[in-house]
Amino acid sequence: MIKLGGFALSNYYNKVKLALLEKNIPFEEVLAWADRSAGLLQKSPLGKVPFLETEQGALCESQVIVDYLEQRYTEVPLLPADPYAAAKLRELIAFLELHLELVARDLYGAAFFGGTVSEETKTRVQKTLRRNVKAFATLASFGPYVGGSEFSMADCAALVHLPLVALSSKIVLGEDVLAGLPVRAYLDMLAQRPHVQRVNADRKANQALMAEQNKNPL
Ligand SMILES: N[C@@H](CCC(=O)N[C@@H](CS)C(=O)NCC(=O)O)C(=O)O
Repeated sequence: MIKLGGFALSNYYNKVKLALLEKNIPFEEVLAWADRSAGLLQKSPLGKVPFLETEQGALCESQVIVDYLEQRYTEVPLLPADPYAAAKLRELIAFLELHLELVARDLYGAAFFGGTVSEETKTRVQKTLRRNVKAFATLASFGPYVGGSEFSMADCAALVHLPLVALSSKIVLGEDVLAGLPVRAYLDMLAQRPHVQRVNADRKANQALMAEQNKNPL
């Protein structure tokens, strides 16, 4: 059986987990902290989670993993068959991850884990996020799903990344950079899905475990 490695506080782990659940793919979760252990580096050379263990070997990078799952398990598709429509949703994922999440990530230490961030970093991140959110807003439809009328792979990404971007910018910059978008209503709508409820409940349980074991999530 396919194994998903990582921990449930990780947004990238939860993106893949939601895709697995929504596609009804049987899988096992293997708890792995981002501890740079030899075992982890063997499966994920940068020591990042998630990773997937398949019958043929390991895979890392969440988008590579969901693309693999999409191609291998076709019964419940998370992308439309039309190549352009599918590419538009992947474009949205690229914006969410490269231009929002990765930029906001520089704030997480200060926002969530008691770290600090320089004024220089704050200014840079704020400027970049303002520009990138504007661009993202032209692509995202929230109609009602992030990329249109159907639930898709892009929602697996938006569900996990948008709250972190909103919260970290609010806490560290004093400005929720996503305030102009209907993110709250969108997340509430997604939270009605049983698989989203499971992902969220598991995340909370993992957060408690992480605090207890004093693990570093970044
Ligand atoms: N581009 C990667 C990002 C994964 C990532 O940043 N994972 C975080 C946890 S949310 C991690 O493992 N951080 C530990 C590290 O960077 O050493 C993906 O899509 O899988």
